[in-house]
Amino acid sequence: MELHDNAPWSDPTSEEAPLTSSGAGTPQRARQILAQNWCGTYTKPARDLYPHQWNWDSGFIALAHAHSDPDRAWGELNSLFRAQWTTGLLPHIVFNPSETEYFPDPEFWDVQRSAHAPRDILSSGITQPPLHGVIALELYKRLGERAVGPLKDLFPKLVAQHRHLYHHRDPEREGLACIIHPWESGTDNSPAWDEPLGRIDPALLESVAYQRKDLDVVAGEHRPTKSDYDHYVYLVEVCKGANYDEATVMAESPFVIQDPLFNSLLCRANEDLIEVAEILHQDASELREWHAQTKHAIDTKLWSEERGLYTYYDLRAGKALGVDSISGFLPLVAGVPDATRAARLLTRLESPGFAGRRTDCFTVPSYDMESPAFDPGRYWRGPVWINIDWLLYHGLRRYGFDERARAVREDALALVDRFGFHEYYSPYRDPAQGPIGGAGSPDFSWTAALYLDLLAQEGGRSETADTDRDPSG
Ligand code: 2M8
Repeated sequence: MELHDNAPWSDPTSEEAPLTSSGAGTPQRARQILAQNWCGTYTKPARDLYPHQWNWDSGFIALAHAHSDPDRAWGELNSLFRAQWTTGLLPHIVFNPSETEYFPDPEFWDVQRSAHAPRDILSSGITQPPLHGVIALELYKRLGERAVGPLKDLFPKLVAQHRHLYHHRDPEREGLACIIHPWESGTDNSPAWDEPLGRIDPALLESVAYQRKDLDVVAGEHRPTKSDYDHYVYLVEVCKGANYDEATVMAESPFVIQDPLFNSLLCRANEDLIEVAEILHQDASELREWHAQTKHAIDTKLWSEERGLYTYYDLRAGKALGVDSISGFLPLVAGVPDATRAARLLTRLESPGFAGRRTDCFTVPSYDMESPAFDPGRYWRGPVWINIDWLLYHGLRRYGFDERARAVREDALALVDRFGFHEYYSPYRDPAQGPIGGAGSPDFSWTAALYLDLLAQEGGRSETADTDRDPSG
């Protein structure tokens, strides 16, 4: 395994220069970060690296605002849904016209090629994991009757978001939405994409000129490679070439995948929206059909008996992808597996590849540590992500795997306590194993938001050296 000796990790005990001086995590610091990254209508995921509004980030971030400022929680979601396309597509980025330091920018996306894109708001032309229905119900649980008014406004937009996925992203009407770009998965640089992206003729990649901006603010060792970006940019060109007509893209693109994380969040969001519909006295029949179909389809088509976890289906190649990634455990969140399969998932999660019983690692690495593709520091190829830990915590609790859930929560909190609010973290505890610490952007919004939310679970944290810790956020 390659060691990133020159990478500017943020371990305060390291001899390397720290990436950031953000210091140890505290609730007060989390709230400061969320306040600093708020820009009037939405919260930037990270001030320099991600200055626009991102789709699933806003869902996670809204949870933290619910603790302290409910109007801001609804504002965050409303700002995102203002950019919803007439098809119901919820774009993965809503651009802030005054921010120019991100690539690809609105000009590159050129979504006005589609008659369905909003005319007055700048957005990308693809989506991200549909967790907003889950967040809507969570906001109701936290705010009670105060949530009913805003929920009434949001509910039809959430249903339209799902309808888009069932009508425009499910070519065989199987109940499984497909993604057409790695950026839609949320786990953008996962080794799961190596095989499908590897089938693209390299000659096609050379035709697109572009200039990355992420490497101006974050170490290249922790970001996707040039080759990865060539593929990402090429797939945007495929969408543009089809004028964002999704049927054409699904018929022609080399990248059409049914992803277990994306579909598990869709499934869970259906389940939660059924509850929201009942609260609002709305018709839930369409949601019930979607929910039953997707739950069954994940459990039949995406389960890998051989691997003991859920996997991806590559519609272009007509086969499952033989990879073990963290996304394969997310069906726990949606209550998809029965007790037998859930127990197998737990066994896999506790195997050395996912570090479940290893005391020398923080859980949960985003990719199988025993795979040659594992990288402890590169964006979605191995590091621990706090949003994934948050989702897994809830998935494990759902099945009564409380001991494991508590361990995942404690590790997530410990990473932040020790290294600050990073975008992601090496799973290693000991520098002898490889780099330790946080990477990517410092002062990362969903890390701050979910740290506050995890602190508030389990009746707050029992032992703590930090007197500032106040789970109410
Ligand atoms: C990362 O993705 C963006 C592209 O969407 C990027 O690398 O430029 C991913 O981690 C994604 O899941 C996340 O939503 C986004 C903003 O935090 O950053």
